[in-house]
Amino acid sequence: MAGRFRSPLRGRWLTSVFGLTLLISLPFVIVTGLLDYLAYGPQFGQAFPRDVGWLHLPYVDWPTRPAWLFQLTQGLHVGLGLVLVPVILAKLWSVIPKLFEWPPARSIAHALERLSLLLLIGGILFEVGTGLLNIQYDYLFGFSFYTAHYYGAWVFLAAFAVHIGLKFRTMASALRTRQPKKKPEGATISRRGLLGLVAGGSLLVAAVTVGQSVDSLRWSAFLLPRGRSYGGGPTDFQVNRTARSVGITAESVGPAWRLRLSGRRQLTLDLPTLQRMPQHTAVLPIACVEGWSTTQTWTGVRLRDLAALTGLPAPANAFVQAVSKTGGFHQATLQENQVLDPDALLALRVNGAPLSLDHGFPARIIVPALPGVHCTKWVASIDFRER
Ligand SMILES: Nc1nc2c(c(=O)[nH]1)N[C@H]1C(S)=C(S)[C@@H](COP(=O)(O)O)O[C@H]1N2
Ligand SMILES: [Mo]
Repeated sequence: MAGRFRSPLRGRWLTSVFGLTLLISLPFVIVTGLLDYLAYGPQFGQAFPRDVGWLHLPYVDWPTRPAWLFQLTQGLHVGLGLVLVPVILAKLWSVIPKLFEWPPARSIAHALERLSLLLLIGGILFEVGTGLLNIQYDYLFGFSFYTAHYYGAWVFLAAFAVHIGLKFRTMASALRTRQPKKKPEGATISRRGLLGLVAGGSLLVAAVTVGQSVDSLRWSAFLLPRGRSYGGGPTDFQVNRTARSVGITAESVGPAWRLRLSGRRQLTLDLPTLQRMPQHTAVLPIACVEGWSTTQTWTGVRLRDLAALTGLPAPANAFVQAVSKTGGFHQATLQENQVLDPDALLALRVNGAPLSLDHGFPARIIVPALPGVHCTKWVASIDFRER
């Protein structure tokens, strides 16, 4: 079987070039992925998976500054993950004959090494595969995607560390050997040509992906799964969940809509009352773990002003719930710093216009550096909690 793979381009040098590329870049994908998990607020039991036992990361308050922090970490995680797909495939292609090595194990050490390769290759293909499916299809897996992706990441991380330990010296010495510029005997392309091809593939993916995070390039985001246009006018930007898909009707958020607040005391406000309160405007991104983000100009009431109304000017946290309980993302807990930030808003308007029904009319949460999933739309209540 191994004899079937005849490309003379394969060899330690080529594998090592791909290996070095991944050695430098994959840590960014891994670290930003773990940071995104932290941003979800695992201390409130609202990260997925909810309970990871001893695999949990230290609980830290996710900062609100810089406001684009989550946009950066999720953009890098998904964007770099996509861009590296051609490199990962090329690296696997370059070592594929080894998969069919015979006998399968020469010694215990060799058997262990091959087992680690199984976890390494299985791990990376699983992570990239589940990641791709999650961003292309609307919650195909429900919540189990995140569980699988999280545990899969640790399996991959462990195998990656073992692999680096086993292969680093081989890679370093292979990279020091000079390669002839000419293509090898019997090859249809030179090694450099192949590297160019893979780099070109990555650049192409990058070119059709940047528009997912850069508003002015949105037209070029050909991989964006949920469309590029949402009507027109000031509210023409990405919508992840439409009002209809979670059973929100114009009546359910019409004149009868009220905002219920609780803290030291409880109160109920209608929309005109909220509109008469001091309004604050902030330019803030919404960034979704599914790999897109958009920056818009939001106007509304500061969350800290609402907290003060309930007699709790510095709450320990705040629990936000939406009008409709359908869909996975109808509630969120915000940390103290996410309530107190001067740009943390219960937004009533965007880009000068009232929120559209799909963007969360009459009121939605917008907080600097908050994951998009916690920017709850169609807010019905906010409970400010004491320590
Ligand atoms: N009530 C409610 N709010 C929600 C959601 C939801 O499903 N229900 N989806 C969240 C997610 S996952 C994201 S990324 C943002 C997207 O905001 P947009 O649809 O206005 O772009 O809204 C968040 N707010
Ligand atoms: Mo999201």
